[in-house]
Amino acid sequence: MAAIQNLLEASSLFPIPSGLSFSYGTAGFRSDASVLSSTVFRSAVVAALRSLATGATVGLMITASHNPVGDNGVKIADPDGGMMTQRWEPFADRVANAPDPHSLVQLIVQFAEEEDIPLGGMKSSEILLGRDTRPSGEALLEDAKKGISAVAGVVAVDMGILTTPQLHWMVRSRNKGMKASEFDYFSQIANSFRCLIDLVPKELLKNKVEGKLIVDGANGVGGGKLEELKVMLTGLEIEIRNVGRDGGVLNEGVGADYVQKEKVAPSGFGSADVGTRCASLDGDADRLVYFRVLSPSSNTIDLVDGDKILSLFAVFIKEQLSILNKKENKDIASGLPARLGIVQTAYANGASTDYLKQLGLEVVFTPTGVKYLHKKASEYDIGIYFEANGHGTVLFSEDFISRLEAKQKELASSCAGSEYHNAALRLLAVTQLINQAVGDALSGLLLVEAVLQYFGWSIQRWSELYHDLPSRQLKVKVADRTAVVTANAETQVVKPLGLQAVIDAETVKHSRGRCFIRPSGTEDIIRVYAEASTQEAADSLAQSVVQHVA
Ligand code: NG1
Ligand code: ZN
Repeated sequence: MAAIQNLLEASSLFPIPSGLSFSYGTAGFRSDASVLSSTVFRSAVVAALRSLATGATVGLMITASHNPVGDNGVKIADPDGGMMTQRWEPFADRVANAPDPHSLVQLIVQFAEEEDIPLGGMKSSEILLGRDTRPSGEALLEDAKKGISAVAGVVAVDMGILTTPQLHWMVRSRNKGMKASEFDYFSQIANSFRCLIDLVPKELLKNKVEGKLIVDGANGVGGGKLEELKVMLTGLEIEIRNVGRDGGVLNEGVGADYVQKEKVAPSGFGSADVGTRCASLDGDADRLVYFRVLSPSSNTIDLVDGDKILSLFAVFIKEQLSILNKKENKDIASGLPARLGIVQTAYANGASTDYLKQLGLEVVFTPTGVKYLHKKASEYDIGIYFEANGHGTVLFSEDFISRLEAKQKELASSCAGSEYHNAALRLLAVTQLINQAVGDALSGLLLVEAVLQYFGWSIQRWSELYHDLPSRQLKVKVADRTAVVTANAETQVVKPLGLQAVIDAETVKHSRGRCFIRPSGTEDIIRVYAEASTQEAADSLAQSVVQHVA
């Protein structure tokens, strides 16, 4: 069969590097860029099959996010714009590691049979390709194109250099039959931001949040994209630094991961910025954290992380829902019942969880990795999820959006301009602004800015919603990270036997102590997280557990 011959010939040009094994982790395949050619080619074949299997547009993004500039990676976006279904991950692993073209093709043919995928049929579908600014991206993108053209009936559409969330947004929009260009993306988020700013209650305008926002672009793709978006924005003054020109290296001493993990200001920020509202994106702009430089000499910052962004969004959305459901409102219209759920991981600061629960919100936990958080959040009418590192978003169910639209229309005719109507309009604007496919630093940033303006809050006021418990995160290099197996949303070690008891014994020595370890899904390490009532205690707890893991 011609289709099979085609695949065989194409894949023989992409031998796998010897002695390496690839695993589709929490963020797809990641490795040193120099060994990724065959993995990208083969991932593109998987993406093409996924597209044939679903009969829809699928995305393929080449990025290694916050990892060093010499790394790269590849991940697949499903037709709904989310991560590729977990059900296909073992297949992706087998494809990436198949030793030679014959076993690769055999694997594909068998899988296609099982999944009823029309290899070589007349069906046609497309893959949207995107990449970040890494120098290795261009060549890897060519490898991806070859992988796609090796599968009959599938075409590659190169969308160029994009943030990861832009690509996911485009896949989602395309499959919903909506406009899906980069201009459409920018227009949608700029317009909904404008809408939220116009809806700031007049009496609150006097509290106007003063001063500009300074953004660290991690020397990655996000800074340049924000420059493009900025010209479409009104009502917000932004200065962008670390855009990747002027010799700055991607993710080196800059970016959301560095700022969050090291708790220091990124390079390019200093004494002149003390007190100013600052934000940091990661290398592919799917993570966002805020910070305030405290001391010009030591670079110390007040970190406003993903947990606080989540809390800000939760407070805002909860307030809009309570306005809509006020008792007095029953005379005008019935309320708008909504199940609001908050999803966190074990890395969420304990103080954030306490705060959210005190607000009366339902808080649930999942293992680390967007795919778990996203899935859980989608079970609610409104699900808000964030990792402490700044990756997160707000999901609205289709059912809730249609009820909200109907409510908005009803209120527009009975009480246009009332607080009830405005609350409905605000929630609708949030559904347009926030990326429903994945966490998105650019749209997240605009929502943060709109909500700060709504409340009239400075970054300091926002940061004081609660006080973080001191914490410490460490990495331990190990020979085999799979030797550590966890349960209960990664809070308990089940293997090696006896290790959990040791962690427990160390933890009880510290007031408000909490500690867990887990194998990273993206690096060859075990991560150790500790939290306690003082920084010294958190450091010592983390250190003592490291001794037992190493
Ligand atoms: P791993 O390496 O599995 O810990 C890291 C982040 C995740 C997630 C992924 C994907 C931490 C502790 N872990 O995963 O939250 O963002 O990268 O990029 O930040
Ligand atoms: Zn990222």
